[in-house]
Amino acid sequence: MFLSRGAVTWRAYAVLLIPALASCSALLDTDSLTDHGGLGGGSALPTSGGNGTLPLGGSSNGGSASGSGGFSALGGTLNVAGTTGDVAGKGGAAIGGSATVGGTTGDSGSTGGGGKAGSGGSATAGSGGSACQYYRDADGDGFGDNGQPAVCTPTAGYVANHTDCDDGNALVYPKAKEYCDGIDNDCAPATPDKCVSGCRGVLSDHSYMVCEIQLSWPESRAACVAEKMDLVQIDDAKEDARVASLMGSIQIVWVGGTDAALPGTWAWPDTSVFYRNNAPAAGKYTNWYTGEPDNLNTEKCTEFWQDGTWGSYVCDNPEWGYVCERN
Ligand SMILES: [Ca+2]
Ligand SMILES: [Ca+2]
Ligand SMILES: [Ca+2]
Repeated sequence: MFLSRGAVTWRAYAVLLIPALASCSALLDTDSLTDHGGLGGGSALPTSGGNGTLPLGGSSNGGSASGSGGFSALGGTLNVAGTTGDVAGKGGAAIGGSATVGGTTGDSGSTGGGGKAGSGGSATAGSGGSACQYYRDADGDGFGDNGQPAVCTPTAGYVANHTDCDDGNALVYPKAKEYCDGIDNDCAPATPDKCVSGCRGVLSDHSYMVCEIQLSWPESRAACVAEKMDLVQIDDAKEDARVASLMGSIQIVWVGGTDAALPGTWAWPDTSVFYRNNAPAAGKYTNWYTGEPDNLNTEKCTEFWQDGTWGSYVCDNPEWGYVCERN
């Protein structure tokens, strides 16, 4: 159990309490009950300092200094709050009662360490402290957001840690795999990217990887997928210019368009069609070079030139490089 050592007061009341505790013996380590406790029906016995308070059927306000360790309320109300001290009160649990656990600002410590509601109880943060230990995990990666209010009981979408450094990106959390994507995946800013030779990660609105490696279109796409990306989909003139800028001096790169599934109908990797019947699909951006796509039967993949224009080319031939993105 979590009750701290000390026995003076406990011994004084032991004779009265043993029957009451008998049914709780599985929960309590009776050898380690505290010397600071409110005992008995309805009375509040403020204590100062000390570690651990056990009210039974009553209430107690504990710890005016550096209380730490366990507190338990059985059928009663427990308020544990450290005030000025190096370390505010921390810990606490309520069984069948309610607990207020928290500390106020201390000389150096500023918070109670939190407490957990026990069976039938509830816990409330004290001033400056937090008794609630479940944090919003908006991106579902198992790491919670310290910037969001915690809740006190296990709740779907909440986790018992608050160490996510970006709760809007499920590929970012402590010790995550580091991708070549221009963002710090593992919450260690000194090492924001891990790229193979010839590639670099870029964050420009969203993540891109630019590689000067000569691969076929399928090989290029597989290299993108390995970084949780896909070959770039060019949505508008702004992105066309961005890709042209990113490729720099690379002569020609693969981008994501292909009509391999249906000759003459060009689609991006997400299968959205951008060109069919020799014309752009409704609302879709294209920037084919004059006369392109010029060979619908054997050139089924989209290459991208330094001036931002597109051509069709044989998918299994290598280009000079490729550009991936992750939206
Ligand atoms: Ca998260
Ligand atoms: Ca995250
Ligand atoms: Ca990265």
